[in-house]
Amino acid sequence: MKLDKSSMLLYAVTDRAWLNGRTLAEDVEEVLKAGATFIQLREKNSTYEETLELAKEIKALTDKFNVPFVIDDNVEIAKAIDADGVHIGQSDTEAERARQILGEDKIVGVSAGNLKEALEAEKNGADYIGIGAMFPTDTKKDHTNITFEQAKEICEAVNIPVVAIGGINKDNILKLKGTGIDGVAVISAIFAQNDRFNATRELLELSKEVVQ
Ligand code: TZP
Ligand code: MG
Repeated sequence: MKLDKSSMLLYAVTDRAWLNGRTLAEDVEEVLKAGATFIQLREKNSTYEETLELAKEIKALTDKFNVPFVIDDNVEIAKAIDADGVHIGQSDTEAERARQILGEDKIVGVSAGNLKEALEAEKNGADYIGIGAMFPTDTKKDHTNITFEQAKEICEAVNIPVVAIGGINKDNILKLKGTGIDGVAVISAIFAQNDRFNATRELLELSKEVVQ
């Protein structure tokens, strides 16, 4: 499955921090039923084996819903479970290595914190870039920040899909209208909510207003 930019619309990134006794697979299935268009497994505090198990469970779901599924940072796990791809940070060697291991048909997404990094990522063969943080967030401590103007500049400069991330929620998402992004990526605005199904639905509708 190679990337169609419409799948960037509502990109859900997992976080087990808010499970409260539920399983991650249950939450992901709920979010897929509500219409999320892309899933990334991002589990910073799991062992290789734990992440592998989670990845297998989620892949079965994303296959069922025909939604792309990438793994954060771990190319080996992406390869092992035949995920649709991987999402990695800023480093050419990482992007090149991911491409070598996964091949041309898989998705390699790269995070970019500014225009230079975005152009670098495109040059290094990224299939899409994630830019942010757009708004304040507590979910990732060591993040860069990107302004509306910077986001717009990046979207104009690159020819690959761009997804915005960082502190995006139903109250601020429409502020991104006019940047030219292809979608929004969220963690807490979905996975930290009591009603994840309706949170996803609402964000999906709002995202369609942002992406023109
Ligand atoms: N990268 C930049 S900000 C961020 C990541 C992974 C965290 C996004 O989480 P939230 O809860 O949607 O702000
Ligand atoms: Mg990373």
